[in-house]
Amino acid sequence: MKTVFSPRHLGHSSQLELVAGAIVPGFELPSRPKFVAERIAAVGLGPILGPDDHDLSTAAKIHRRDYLDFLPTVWDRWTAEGRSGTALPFTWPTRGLRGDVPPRFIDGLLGYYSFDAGAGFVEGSWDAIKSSHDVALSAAAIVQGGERAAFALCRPPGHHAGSAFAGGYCYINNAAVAAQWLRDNGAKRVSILDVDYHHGNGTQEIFYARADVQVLNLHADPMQEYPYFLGHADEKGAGDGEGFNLNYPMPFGTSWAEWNASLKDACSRLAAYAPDVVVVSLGVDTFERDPISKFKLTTEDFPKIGARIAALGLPTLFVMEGGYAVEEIGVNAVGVLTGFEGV
Ligand code: SS9
Ligand code: ZN
Repeated sequence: MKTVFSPRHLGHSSQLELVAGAIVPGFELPSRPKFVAERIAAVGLGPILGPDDHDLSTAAKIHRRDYLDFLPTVWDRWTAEGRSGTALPFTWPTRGLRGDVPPRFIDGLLGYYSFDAGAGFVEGSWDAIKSSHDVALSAAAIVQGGERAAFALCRPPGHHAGSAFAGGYCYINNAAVAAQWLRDNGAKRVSILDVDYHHGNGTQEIFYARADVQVLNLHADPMQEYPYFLGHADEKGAGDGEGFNLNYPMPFGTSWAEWNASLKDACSRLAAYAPDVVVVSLGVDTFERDPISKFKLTTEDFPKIGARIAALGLPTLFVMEGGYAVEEIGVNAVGVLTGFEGV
């Protein structure tokens, strides 16, 4: 299996995150993909290729134009105020406030275009965001070109980013852009299977009213876990999209037996939809020793995820999302891919 990866992600790092009343360095570390790339080499998964440059025309079909125009300007707007550090919002247009008027000042704009303070910007952030987008589209093109599968080693991740908001370490929704591109390049139906520990709220929001992209999410119950405000089992899609969004919320402490039962059900729903291609939002923060998560999957479980996805017999694009046990992220993420290949 070919992997697409760009070292341009290295310019991006959020240096602060609010956790349990303390400011700590972010968990979404620049070192994360290095462990994945090293493991790819160690097991001989296949070549690691650089991305091709892609314009934002496909992204503009799933993200709002004003949001995409805003992202590249954040750092300049921030430094124009004489600031350094990490650009972060601190106020949001919640119930009772105006969500229809983007303010002009950078602090207001950051809040307008986000849902939390979990997606900071530094000088290299936009270039990293764009490179991650390019990685996803380049890997999608490999699958569209006839290969059984490809791996987009994206950083930053994307599944929390919605049509007009960043959040949860995510800016452009890489998996969603890839799914849209596959739709525009021959696929009549696409399924997105999100196995990250956290609900992919951005992906759900983007495709909620569409029947041409089925979205299946396995995740920690939003009654207990971030992102808290989306991901319940009764969210099934709207309008044309009714019945094409499926959520599998699971409680803290979930281990393989229960998680696998959800995966099995999701895969049978996916097979019934009969998509032309599958996009897997591949987070490995379901791992038992992930520092921010509370599921109990073990390293031995990840290849079984890949094997079950392979049994669908469909062209498959894997897109890297979360996973914060940095030392083990390589073994676990690549375990899914080797399990897929039957190694
Ligand atoms: C408070 C907890 C926020 C965000 C987790 C985003 C995971 C992306 N700092 N946690 S896969
Ligand atoms: Zn996650």
